[in-house]
Amino acid sequence: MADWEKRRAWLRCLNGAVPEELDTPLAVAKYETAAYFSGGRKVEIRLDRELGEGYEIIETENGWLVRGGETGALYGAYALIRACEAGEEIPVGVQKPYYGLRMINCWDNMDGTVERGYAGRSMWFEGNRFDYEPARIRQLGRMLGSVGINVFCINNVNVHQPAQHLLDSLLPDAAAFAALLRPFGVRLMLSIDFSQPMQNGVPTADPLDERVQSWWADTAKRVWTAIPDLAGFLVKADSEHRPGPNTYGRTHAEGANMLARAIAPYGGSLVWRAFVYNCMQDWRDTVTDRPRAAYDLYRPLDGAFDSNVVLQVKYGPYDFQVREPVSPLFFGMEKTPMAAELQLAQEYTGHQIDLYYMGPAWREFFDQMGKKRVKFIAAVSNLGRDDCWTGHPFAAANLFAFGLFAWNPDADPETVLRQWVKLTYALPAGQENKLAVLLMQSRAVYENYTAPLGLCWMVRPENHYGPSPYGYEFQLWGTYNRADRNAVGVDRTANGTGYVEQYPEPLRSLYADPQTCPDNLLLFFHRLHYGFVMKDGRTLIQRIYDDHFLGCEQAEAMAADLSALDLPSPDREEAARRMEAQVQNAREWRDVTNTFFHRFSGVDDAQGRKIYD
Ligand code: GCW
Repeated sequence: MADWEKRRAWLRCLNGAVPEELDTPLAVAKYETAAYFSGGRKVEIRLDRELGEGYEIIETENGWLVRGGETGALYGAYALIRACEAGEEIPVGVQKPYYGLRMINCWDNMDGTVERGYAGRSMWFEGNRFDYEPARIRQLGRMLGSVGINVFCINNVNVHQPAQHLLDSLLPDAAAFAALLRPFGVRLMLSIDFSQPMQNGVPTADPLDERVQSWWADTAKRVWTAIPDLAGFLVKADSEHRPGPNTYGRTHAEGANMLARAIAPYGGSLVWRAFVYNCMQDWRDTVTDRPRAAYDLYRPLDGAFDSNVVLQVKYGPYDFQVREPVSPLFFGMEKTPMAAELQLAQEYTGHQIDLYYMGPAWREFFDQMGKKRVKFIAAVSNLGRDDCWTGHPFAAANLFAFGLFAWNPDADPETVLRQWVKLTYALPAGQENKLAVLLMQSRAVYENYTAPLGLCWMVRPENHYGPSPYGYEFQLWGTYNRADRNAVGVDRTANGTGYVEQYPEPLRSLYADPQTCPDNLLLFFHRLHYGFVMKDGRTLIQRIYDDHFLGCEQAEAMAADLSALDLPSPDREEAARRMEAQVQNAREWRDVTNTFFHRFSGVDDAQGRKIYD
């Protein structure tokens, strides 16, 4: 048995490997239920195409009947097994996924590196070619399918050579890869480079040029012939030095529609990322405000996109910071199909060293955004070649939870987490509870010791781990806290950059007034004096100190809780090692941040705790 086979993420109860000859979701559904319920209750799987991706579980005399479309039956089978294994109520009745595309975006490069990857090298690329164990990719497909994920984009949105060749010489390899995921209801997606025609003899990538249009039409035909169920193309254009339509004076609607038309005959979706901003800003410029960028660019284009274009919007207006308000674009694009982009890779949230269960953050996100505002949902992958799949064994909880939230955005983060704990570890009840409590609080703890109160970009610019309060201050990326001896934060009200005006009521007024703005977003929206009195009566500076001291104490307490858990090896040792690093990180954040603000403000801690000079 390979080492990765022993590290089953949440698949502990699914024994053995799914036999290779099973190549349809229906066949897999029959296999999984027969294997799981062997000797006990009987499960009948019945195809009912009308249900599509939905299913119905019906209790029968000696077991259950699962009715569903081809993939729906598979999802029903997995939902039944999950509930049985976790000892939960069986989800009888018809269940359908809320979002049609439930996507994982991998930032894997063909040289084997993973951009912002914290689980080792790529699981399928190495040495500028595909390089993987087919059995492992099938197991990956099984993991994804078991929580309802149905689209997997395998290459980085920053398309580096030779990833361009996924559309030509490497296409047969991509098709072979797609075939490994297909039995689990997972379709491939590819990231493409907007300037790709120019690497193939076309002198321009101008979307209005006929040669470009016909190059893409031919390419789409070739690609969909090789992979007929390809879900679509994912594009990062005019962002962070990537090519795009702006080079030719064309709009993003013109750029996206050209590609969308090329792939429309095959039913593909053209997923166009809205992560576009000026990454060459001068810090002296206090007028340009990066969070405004996407809304300013796309709002005027609402209604101009073809129907198979999907605008993929990061959940917040900046970039996956530990706390951001929901992106105002979700309220501003009534006529454009949108996808929300979440990030499982813990780029700014602890590199899969520090614990950070995302369920509570997503609960807040869906509640603020209103789940109906997007049609699809995507998340940046946290996977890699490490034996345990996700670097930290507990980081698998985020992938698991993403699948369940994408299926049902009303999901309760704690219920989802408890299911993951039960499916992953066979712990005594008390310990199961301890682990769930530990993970449920992990996000709040991380926020306390890193960047509470809506402070953003306090992180080391070189790798996005560890504190550097002024590290981003004089950079080109539009990321400034503008801390001085009197105050910190950016005024984003109508008196400042006006960003808050992009929100509809009641959010606009809520955020605009520091008296009503939630504490955890206060410094995102406002520039405040250190003596500003918060809702709980403490001053701003005291809250900054208190939150950092508290977060660090909480991290230390988490370490003690973790050591009391009888986790199986090697998860136990791995989690302990990472926890030790987390506690070090928390101390570093506490001391660096507190010293930084103490030096500026000259205000002592009211409780006389140690702040270094
Ligand atoms: O935050 C930035 C990351 C980049 C990433 C980019 C994006 C893939 O630091 O590594 O590039 O976001 O989302 O496009």
